[in-house]
Amino acid sequence: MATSDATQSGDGAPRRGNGEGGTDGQSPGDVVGLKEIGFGEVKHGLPDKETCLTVLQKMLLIRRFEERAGEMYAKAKIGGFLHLCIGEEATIVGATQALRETDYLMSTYREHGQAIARGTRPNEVMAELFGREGGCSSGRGGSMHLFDWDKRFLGGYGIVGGSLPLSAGVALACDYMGTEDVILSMMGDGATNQGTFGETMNLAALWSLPVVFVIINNQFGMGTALHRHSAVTDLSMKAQGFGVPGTRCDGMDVLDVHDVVTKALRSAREDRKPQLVEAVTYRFRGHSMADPEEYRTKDEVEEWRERDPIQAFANRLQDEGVISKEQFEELDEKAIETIDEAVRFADQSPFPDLDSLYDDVYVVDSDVPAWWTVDERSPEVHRGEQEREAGEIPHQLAEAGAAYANVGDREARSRRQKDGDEGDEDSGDDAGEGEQSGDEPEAEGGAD
Ligand SMILES: Cc1ncc(C[n+]2csc(CCOP(=O)(O)OP(=O)(O)O)c2C)c(N)n1
Ligand SMILES: [Mg+2]
Repeated sequence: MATSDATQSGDGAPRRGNGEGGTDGQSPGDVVGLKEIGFGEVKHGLPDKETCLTVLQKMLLIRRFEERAGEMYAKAKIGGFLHLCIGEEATIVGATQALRETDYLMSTYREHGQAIARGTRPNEVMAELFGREGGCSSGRGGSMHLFDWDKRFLGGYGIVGGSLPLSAGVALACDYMGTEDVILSMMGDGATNQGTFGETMNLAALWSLPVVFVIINNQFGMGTALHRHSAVTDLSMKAQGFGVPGTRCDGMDVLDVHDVVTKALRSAREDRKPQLVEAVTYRFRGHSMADPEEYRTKDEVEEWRERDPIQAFANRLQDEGVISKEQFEELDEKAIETIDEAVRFADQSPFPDLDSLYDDVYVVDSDVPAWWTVDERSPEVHRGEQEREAGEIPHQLAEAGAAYANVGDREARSRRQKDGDEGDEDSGDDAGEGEQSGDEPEAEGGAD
């Protein structure tokens, strides 16, 4: 789209705000191009009743799960970072409902909803958030690294754009093995600025890979509004130059997302033409739990909340006589009970045994000290654990884990000394390798 005004970005999106917080986002009426895709309009007939109920139940389950996860984080039951997808449920459910059971799914760190939509039990998702053995990644992944092979959900990735080349690899494997499987690869709007985006699109098109990319455009990359981080704000256009066509859909309308992703999957599966789908939605809550949200106004959030995807779908089901108000409330009550049970399950599940510390840790050979992959800080409890006042058990685990790691450290050191390789040691004492690494997690509100 041509731009006629120097204050407009490449595709006509107005640049607003002074970057000092408050009014940097956009209300639905200000987002360029939404009228053209019929944003907020009824565009599709309802599917059969059973499908309607499944879709509504899944969205409710995700909403209630996320709300409880937020509460559990505030109670320090959950450590690390926590990114909620409240507001994005229609995008998640609409897209994943279009998958076959044998298809694959990959997502970002904001992926609790994807796991639940794909069929991982909320019990196992909540237990993973709690870091417990009963979690879907056995308590080793936490919120950002959910994984469920049986459901072909391949994670949960903390590196923005990091999952894109991997999903192309999965698509290549599907192709190589001669299957009809497709991978749905989900990313945020911010990820489209990563180098991996262009690299992956190029190879996907060049090698005719069976992959559909879905951009969950929730209007922000952390606290940076879309029009401040991307010159092109119609993200469906962003891969065209690489040979991957794109379609924009209403991410607040579960049926629209489903329709567009279904067509994209067909094209990727049958014609070997990879596709990009941009779902326009909004993140109702902060980027992560410690986000003070100074970059947008309450009014703006309220305007988007009026387009709540669950409420919109539930209203329509009631208007068209599919369910009554009472039935909707019953479904919601059931979702709350399921999540109550998930919290109980997570609470009762034990922490992984310390002896299992090295289980599933990938070590190339004996020269690589395994503990590096576990903890390279110091025997003391670290800033993150202390700040969160996580209670007695996590503290004991953290202390024991760090002490245990130091044993590994000492062994590695004596091995190196034996090999006459002392060049690495810049500090003679036992805690010498306890310096902070570049990988040390920031406290909430920091880099993530
Ligand atoms: C390579 C990399 N750079 C920076 C970060 C820090 N970071 C974490 S989330 C995020 C924003 C990503 O925004 P978006 O892709 O829109 O996803 P959303 O959080 O909105 O779901 C950034 C910059 C990171 N995790 N990885
Ligand atoms: Mg985003």
